[in-house]
Amino acid sequence: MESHGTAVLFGFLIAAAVILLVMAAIAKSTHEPSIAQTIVQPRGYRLRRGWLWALAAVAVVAFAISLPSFPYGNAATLSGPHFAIVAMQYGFQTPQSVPSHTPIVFDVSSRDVNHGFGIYDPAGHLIAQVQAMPEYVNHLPITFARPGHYLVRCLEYCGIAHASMQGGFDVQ
Ligand SMILES: [Cu+2]
Repeated sequence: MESHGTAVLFGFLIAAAVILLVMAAIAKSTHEPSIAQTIVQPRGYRLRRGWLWALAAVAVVAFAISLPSFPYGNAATLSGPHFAIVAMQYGFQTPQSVPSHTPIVFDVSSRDVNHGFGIYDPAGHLIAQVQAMPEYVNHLPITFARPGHYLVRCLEYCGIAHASMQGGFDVQ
């Protein structure tokens, strides 16, 4: 406890000293005679233009690099076996089991109000979710890499027993 407090104090003192030094350097630099606006302005505009093009270049490169990982193109294919999921107050109608290592599609709907269909892997991590809506079918394409029991939890407040609303299925 004591050493932690001392570390915070020293960290603060060092940060304060650095800020003071920077302030002193700025104060000293402004002591020089001021430069005319007509000289400063073109230099400032040049700097600003360079900064803009540099940022634009970074944005274009980042976009080009990250575009292949865009996830939605793959999600558009709804091939493979379809499994119906029906959410209701307060539970889920799910298949007993679904295959692993195979692209499948969950056709998710609701019998009454809006629910959330959240899938948790055997380790307890949320791996996919989609809304379950009455009179509408949401398609959730997914490929399970790990066999085991997967929990399903409602992720949208749907009534008094929402917190205990869950289901599940086996991935074989
Ligand atoms: Cu709910």
